[in-house]
Order: sequence, then C-alpha cells, then structure tokens
Amino acid sequence: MDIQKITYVLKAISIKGIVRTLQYGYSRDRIDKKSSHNLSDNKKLSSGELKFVNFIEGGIQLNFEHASVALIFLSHNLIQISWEPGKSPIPYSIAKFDWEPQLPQIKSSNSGQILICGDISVIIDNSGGICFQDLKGNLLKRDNPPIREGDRWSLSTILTPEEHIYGLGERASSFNIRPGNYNSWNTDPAGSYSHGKDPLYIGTPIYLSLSNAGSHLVFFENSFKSYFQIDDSFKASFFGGMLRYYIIFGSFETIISQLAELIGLPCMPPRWVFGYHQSRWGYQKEADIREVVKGFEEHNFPLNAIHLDIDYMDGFRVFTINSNRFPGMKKLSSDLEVKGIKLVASLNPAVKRDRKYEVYSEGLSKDVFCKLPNGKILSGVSWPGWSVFPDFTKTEVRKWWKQQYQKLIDEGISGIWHDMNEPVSFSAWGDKTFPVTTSHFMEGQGGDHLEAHNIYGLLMNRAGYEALQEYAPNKRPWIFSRAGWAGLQRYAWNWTGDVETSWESLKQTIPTILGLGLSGHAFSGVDIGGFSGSPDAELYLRWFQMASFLPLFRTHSAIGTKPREPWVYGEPTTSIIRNFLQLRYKLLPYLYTLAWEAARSGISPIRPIFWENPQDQNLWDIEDEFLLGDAILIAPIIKEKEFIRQITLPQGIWYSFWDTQKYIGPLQFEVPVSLEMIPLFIKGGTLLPLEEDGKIYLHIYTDPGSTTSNHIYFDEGDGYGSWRVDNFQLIHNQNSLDISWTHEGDYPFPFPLVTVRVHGKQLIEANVDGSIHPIKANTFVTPIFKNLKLCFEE
Ligand code: MIG
Repeated sequence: MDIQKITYVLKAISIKGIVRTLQYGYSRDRIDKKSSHNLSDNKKLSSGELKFVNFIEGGIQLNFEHASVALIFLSHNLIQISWEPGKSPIPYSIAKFDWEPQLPQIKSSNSGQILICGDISVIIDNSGGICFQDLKGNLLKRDNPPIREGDRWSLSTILTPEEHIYGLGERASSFNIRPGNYNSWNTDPAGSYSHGKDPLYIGTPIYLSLSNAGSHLVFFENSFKSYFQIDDSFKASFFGGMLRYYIIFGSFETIISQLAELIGLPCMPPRWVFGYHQSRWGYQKEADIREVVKGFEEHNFPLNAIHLDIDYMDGFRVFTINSNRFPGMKKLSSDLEVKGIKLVASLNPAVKRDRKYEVYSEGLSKDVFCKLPNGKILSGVSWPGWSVFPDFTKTEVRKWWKQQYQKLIDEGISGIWHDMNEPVSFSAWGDKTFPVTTSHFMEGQGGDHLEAHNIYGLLMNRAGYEALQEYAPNKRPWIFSRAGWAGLQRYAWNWTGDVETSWESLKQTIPTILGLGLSGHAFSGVDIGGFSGSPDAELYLRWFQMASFLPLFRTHSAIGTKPREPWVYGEPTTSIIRNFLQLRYKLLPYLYTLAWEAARSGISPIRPIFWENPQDQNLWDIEDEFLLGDAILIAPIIKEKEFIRQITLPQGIWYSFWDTQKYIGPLQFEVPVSLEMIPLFIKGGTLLPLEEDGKIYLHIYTDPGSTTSNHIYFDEGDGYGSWRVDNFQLIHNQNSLDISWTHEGDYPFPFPLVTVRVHGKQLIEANVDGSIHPIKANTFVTPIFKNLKLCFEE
C-alpha cells in the first residue's frame, strides 16, 4: 500500500468505521457458519445411463439415470442446452423468448443422437458428451459429460492447442484469458487493483473462442457463484442452479448480434455522453464545482459533464443532497445546463439505518430490505455506517427504489453513477459482501446470496434505468455502473473501477475493455490517470490520449490524490491535452454513429484488432492496440518514455492519421512517436466524418479496387424525435472514385455545406452531380450531393 492510498483510506474511514468492519466480519462469519453449503459428503456424479429420448420443439431431450439434458436450436446457429436437476434461472438477462421454431433434422442411433440445423451438426453420445461440428465434419466444440457434485454442476470443454479464449466480463488479465483461473463473484478489490487481480466488479460468464475451426461464443445463464479454470480444457463450475448455457456459432458480427438478440441490445445514449466528463472524489461543495467549470472555460477546454461523488449526499444517505454543501442544486444544474454541462450523481445501494431518514423508514415499512434466514434484516457496513440493502430481486422493491430517483431528477441531475453494487459491505477480513446465506426474494422463488449476488448490480441498474425512463421521459436514460452481469448493457454503461495509478494499469485498460466488449458490455471507460494515486504529467497525458478513443471519457481520482483537472500539469501537457480534447469533439459524429450501430447490433465501438481478419493468428494476442469502429486503429503509448512504437496492422490499406503516410497490411513495423501524439491509423476505403467549428468534413481515404460503404447517424442528440442516417457508397477505381449519397429518416442534415478532403491520391477534378467544383489542396466545399465523381492524378 502506498502512502497516498493510506491517506485516502484513513481520511475516508473513521475509527468507528474500522470497528464496524470488525463487527461485520464477525457477524457475517457467524451467520455463514450455520449455512449448509458444505461439499464434503457429496459424491461426484456423471449423468449415468441413458434411459429415454424425447423430441421437443426445436430439439431433443435426453433422460439419463441421474440427469437430463434438453438441447434446443433457438436459431440455426444459437443452441440452448439445459442440464437438470437444478433450479432454473429467473431470466433477468434474457431479452427474447419467442424464437422462431427451428426444425433440426434428428437421427438416432445406438451410439447417440445427431441433430442437424443450418450449418451445425450436434452429436450427443449416450453418456452425455456433446460434439459440435460443421457440415464438413470439422470439430467446432466438444463438451465432456458434465459432472454434478451435490448442488454444483461443472462442465469441461476440450480446447484445441491454438484456441484462444476472451471475455468472462471484466478481467485484469491478458486479453487471451487462457491459461488462467477466474471467479465470477462480483467483487470490489477495495483500494485499487492492477494486473492479476481476480475477481473484479463484473464477472459475466460469457466467453468468445477463436481457433482454427472459427469462432463461437458461450453464455452460461447461471448467476450462482462460479469459477472457470482454463488450460487444456475450459472448466466451468457453478455453486448451484441448473447448468444452462447457450452456444452461438458464426462470424464475430453474427455471434455478437445473436448474443444481443438473446440478452438485449445496448441502449442508445444521449450525445452529450460522448463529450468529456470531469470527476473527482473530493469535489465537496458547490463552489468546488463552479471553480472547476471556470477552469475549463479559462483554459478553453470543452466539458460536457461533472460528476458528483458520494460527498454531495447528506451523511452518505442515498437520494439526499447535503444542503450546506449544495444549497442550490437546482440552480447549479440549470446554470451548468446553459453551458452544455450535465451533472451526474453517484448512488450506492446501501441505505443508512437512521429512523429519521425517510428512505430507511419507508423501506422498513414496505419491507424492501434483504433479510437473513432468521427473518431479521441484514445489516452491513458502508459509507453511511450501519446500513441495510434493498432486495432488487423483487419487482415491488425495484419499483420502490425507482421512485427515489425522482428527487434527483427534479434537482436537475442528468446522469446516474451506480457504485458499490457488487454489492459491498465493508469488512475487516474475508469477503466484503453479504453473508452467502442472505435470503433473497427471487421473484417469489426464494434464493440465497450465492444465486443473487452476481445479479444484484444488474437489477439495481434495471430499476435506475426504468426510473429515468419514467421521470425524464423525453430524455434517453444514461447510467454507468461498477457492477453488473449479462444484460447490463440494456440499462447501463460501465467503467473499470478503482484502477491503480501506474503504467501497468494503463496497459491493462486495453485488454480489460476489449474483454468487456466481447462479453456484451459495449460501452466502457477508465478513470483517466488511474484512481488511486497521483500520476505524473507523462502518465496522465498518455492515459488521456488513450481515453480520447474510449466510449466513456472521464478523469476521476480518489480522495487525497493531487488535483487532476486536465490543465494542472502546465505546458506542454496542457496544450497537448487540449488538442486531444478537440480531436475527441471532432470525432463526435463518428462516435455517435458507432453508438447507433451498437444499439442495433450489440457490437461494441471498441474492438480487437483480430476483428479485421480472424484468420490472421498474429493478431490474436495483440492487446496494446484496438479498433474504434472499423475505421480507426489506435496504438496508444502505454510505456514510460516510449518514443518508438511497434505497430501491427491487419491486412488492407492503412493511413497514418497524422501525416497520411500509407501502409499496406498485414505489417509489423516501428514508428517514431512524440509526446504530442499516439499512432492512429485510418483504414483505406473510409469516409470519416469530422466535425469542427460547426462544420462537417468528410475525409476520404482511398482504397483502389474496393467498394466500401459508410454511414453517419444524426438526431437531436437526446430524446426520441426524428433521426437520419446518411449512407455513402464509395466505388474506388484506380484513378477515380464514385460516391453516391443517400439517406433515410426525416431529420434535416445539420450542415449547410460539407467539405470533402481526399487522402492518398492527388485530386484533380470533382464532379458534383454533373458540375465541376474548384479544388484547393485536395479539398473542396459543396452542398449535399447525390453523386460525386472524383478524378485523381495518375
Ligand atoms: O469505497 O464513492 O469506484 O470511483 O470515487 C469507495 C467513492 C467508493 C468507489 C468508486 C470510486 C468512488 C468511490 N467509491
């Protein structure tokens, strides 16, 4: 623990608080001692002898001596497998139930059952082993017969030597998580974390496999505490519940969009969210906020949001505002609104035990809090001291919790930040969460914390999302959350929590966010500069440069760290940061279009480099670069004093953003870098919209011989009014380029003129809908057009 960390921990926790964490640890252990979660006398059982076979809609059901399995094709490349016995999951994550019935061809033989649907054939042998093949007989996946031990299922899948595994939610590991051992048990690492820490806040049991056989994705719909051992095989073990999992085969686009069909699409955020956010645990009062805003104005730095950490509350009582520190929240929010700056407020699930506090007393009378098996309300420790916690697994509780947000919305709060929802109860030792025996309502089915823990945050977000929908009906809800599970993307973004301030954690950001994206969590971000410490100018700058290309673009830091407004480092840092801020704002039309695409397909704006060419194994381990959409490749600087950077480019033409230098991939090479920049490459064939000073620039990067299409999405920036999508088709010839421009939707094109700029060729003639336009420096200005022909120098 470094000095800074100790200071902030001490500042944050009083002596009384420390005593409480001792008391809590003691009481949690005592409660859990009585629990029956004891494995010792359970035998390992496999499914046993096959008894009989049933044909069911879309698939087959096999009854074995000790278990049964139902295998159903939900679509021709999405298969649901459910092994019983075991409690069925409440389908909190599931967005689609009415799949069009599939009619797989089924062949039974003495050695097993074969199902063929679309391009997939599945073979279930008589001991419960399942093989997946393509129609050519290539093996895609092989699951051993699962094993049951007491209430616990485990399943092992054989991996091929070259197979790479990605995802499992939020992981501080290498991007390829094989080999490794991982837990799914949402956890606050407390203080800060860096590479190797496990588990973290979001342990989504979704992974992507990439091998010579192609790619597939697996989602275990089982929220129980679980762990995954990945080496020669992928072994998944669950502390309870039936063993239900889904497998999706196909290309990345197919896999991710099918996943999104199953667990829901991310919601379309308001446009301001893509601007810059400033936050700090330690902006204590209104004057601090106004001061920060003034700083942004004085330094000519754009700003779209300020975040209020827990200090805005009255004694950490959730849904209250401290009236000494924030005597006029409404006035503050409306003053900021005029400047285009939104307020985002932090919320924790813990409710202070204080009879005079309405949320607590009302909650008591409505019976909303989690209870222990003896019927008493569970008390835990959080920022407000002894606290109780809503049981979000009950519809009426979510409804009650939802109603609380109205107070904040009435004060002009635009966005919500959900923290501590793993959930956390501070404890001097052991697991910093509820006793595992805590009883949850589980929509009437009843269940313990082993089952409810991982979905606690998901359901808190659901309540919050529904609150914003209801109380700010003309705005699009925007929440970001520290914890979550499969389905979180429907309600909230996330961020990577309390990352340590270090070069190592800067480096970790890329694999962590890529893994989140492949687990369904399309929109993430990181505390710029790291949470726990005080970065020097170089580390802050490099972190800032990387985050300029992440969905959530926010500086945040722990209490007790040095000030970290983006100008505090002075020159040259301040000017470089301003340039990156400006670049981010230029990219808004592109970012917003990616958000719209994500909201239709589930595909994260942040993608691994192998997305470009899954066949190229040299890309499978690249974790120091990422793609923003399919047009921009970012190679952030993640090492101290690095001025030469090794770059890997996938196949195709790539142009350096800074000087239009052309590269032909696949290629590995070195480029010199300076503090002023990080390497950025634009893919040939792209039409990249950049917005600057109220004008739009269409940057065209040529790729002779190809046909490409690009979209730009526009709307009011919030709400549910009209929209438009501009579609550009580009036919790139050797010395000319034909562009046709069509659009859908009623929203008027927001610019009177467009500036077209060509990269990679010398422009000699621009024919816009039949008339020739004057050209200067490879650039010309035109109103909206239908057809454009560009002619280049030979
Ligand atoms: O126990 O609200 O991850 O961003 O500043 C720490 C105070 C609670 C953890 C969050 C962090 C936030 C801090 N919170």
